[in-house]
Amino acid sequence: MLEHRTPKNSSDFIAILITKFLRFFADTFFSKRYGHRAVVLETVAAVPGMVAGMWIHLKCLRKMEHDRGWIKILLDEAENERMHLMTFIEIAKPNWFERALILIAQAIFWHFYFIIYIFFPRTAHRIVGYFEEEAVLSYTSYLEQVESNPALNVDAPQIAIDYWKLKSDAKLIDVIKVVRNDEKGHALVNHNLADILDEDANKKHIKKIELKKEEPKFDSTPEGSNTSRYNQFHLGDLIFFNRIVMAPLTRNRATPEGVPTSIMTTYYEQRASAGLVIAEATQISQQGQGYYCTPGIYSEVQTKGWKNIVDAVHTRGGKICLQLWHVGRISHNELQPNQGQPVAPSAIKANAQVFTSSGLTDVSEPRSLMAYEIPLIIEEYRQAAVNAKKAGFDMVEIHGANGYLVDQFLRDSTNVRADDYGGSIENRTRFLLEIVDAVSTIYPPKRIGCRIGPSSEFNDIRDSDPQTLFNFVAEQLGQKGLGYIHVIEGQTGGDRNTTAFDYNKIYQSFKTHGGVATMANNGYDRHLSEKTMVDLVAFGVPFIANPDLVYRLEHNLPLANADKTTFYGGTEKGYSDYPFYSKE
Ligand code: 8OZ
Repeated sequence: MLEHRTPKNSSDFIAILITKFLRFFADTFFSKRYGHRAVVLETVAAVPGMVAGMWIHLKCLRKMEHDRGWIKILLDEAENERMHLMTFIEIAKPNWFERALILIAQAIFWHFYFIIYIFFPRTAHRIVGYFEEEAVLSYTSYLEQVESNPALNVDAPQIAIDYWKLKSDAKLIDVIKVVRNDEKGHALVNHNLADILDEDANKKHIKKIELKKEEPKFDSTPEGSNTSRYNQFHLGDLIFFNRIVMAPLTRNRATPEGVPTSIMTTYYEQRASAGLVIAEATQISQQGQGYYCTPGIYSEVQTKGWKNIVDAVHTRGGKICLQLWHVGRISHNELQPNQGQPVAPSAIKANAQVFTSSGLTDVSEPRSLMAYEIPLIIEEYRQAAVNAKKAGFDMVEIHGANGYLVDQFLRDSTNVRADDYGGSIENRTRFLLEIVDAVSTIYPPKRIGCRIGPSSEFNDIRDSDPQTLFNFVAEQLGQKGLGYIHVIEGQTGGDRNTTAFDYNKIYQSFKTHGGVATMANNGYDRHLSEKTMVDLVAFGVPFIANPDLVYRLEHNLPLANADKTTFYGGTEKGYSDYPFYSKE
């Protein structure tokens, strides 16, 4: 159940009081006429959003070069509000008298909001944020009404079908769901705007009405970043709500054919308030699969399944990235095409286990890749990126960690090849860089990330000189202009302090050579994540039982513990049924 964001100071209290009053006003004077509370609330609630968008647009025109990001958000918001309004007028079909009443109400609120905005811009954003949360509550009860009374569930109007790209036979219930989710995203945007104005006021840098857009700081040191974990982050033209990322988590809820399922849509949608959601590792081919029921991105049905997930996250205003995965030797014959052998740079078997249809099993004996097969795999990465783009992913991440194929090429315990892909550090890095080049023909480099685990020995992997190797990898990825480098610090899923390794060297190397952002992962908690200077912190396991992890961290609320028995495989239990925070 959504709750209002906790007021932080007296002006927030005033904002929430005004919101409650407006809600009361809307309920008392309008909703009884229509019987659909949400419809009326929406017609009234749309106004501040529209006005906010137009007004701020005018204010920002003079500062285009600083405020471009916000202008786009606010214009999108205003257009969105307009479409909410049009849709609900289509549904409610007010008569002329009622239309006149709505116009008068709009005129009152227009002036009311306008005046508040001039003198108290952050309060104005807060009001809109609260109002949108209020709308979510209203839609929730409206949904219940519609669900319990099928007669109310009329066909969706064409305008809603066109605007929200609904199915042509969509019903009212589909419209309410999509608008409710949209409102959640809008509430976040407005609260974030208020937060930014708050911050500016604290710093006393900027006078009341001026909006500050934070320029991305791509400076050459890892220091000088992380203004606040809970503020928005600009990665190129992508705007994240905050600097907390949902790390990729293997949960084995796809079909045995690697098709994403509807519970996955619910699960990811619930977690869309992360600055960036990195969806779980996803095989680029059947040969790249190492575990039962992990998703793929090489067939049309898989791509369609992912599109549902991407659309759901986008509806909530979130951003989503797909992790491209080839497991190499970490697989079992059962999962391979024609039950063949898994492939690897060199035929060295790992001391590791995978899940097959009959449970945990030792990996199978791998064979070494023939030279001619390597470009074919690189082409599969490129095709996977084409499919990811079709599904609408904002970014892709190349999985170069945890002992899978890319890592197997990088490290000398698993790569003893004598050709151009083995031997020197340059040669061992070649496979990764060729993948980056191939994927860069589909996504701009800023929309590509790479995950590495330089000191992790997960899946039985090591290197004789990991610091030199990964400094070089980071430098090369920086030179390619990648969006981010995602570093697992310490042992995957284990102790973050086991090995002496200088991660700052990696971050520095990446940024000084042209890389955009740094991302750290493994064992971070609230305190550590607020202290570190990396741009983005990825949380894995804490996101399992806390779909609203960002909200809980920001408000210092207790975190729920995840049930380990439901980590890998199963149903919605222990997957999409973890509740959002509630006081009780
Ligand atoms: C846990 C179980 C299976 C796979 C990784 C994709 O280590 C994984 C994974 C994690 O990156």
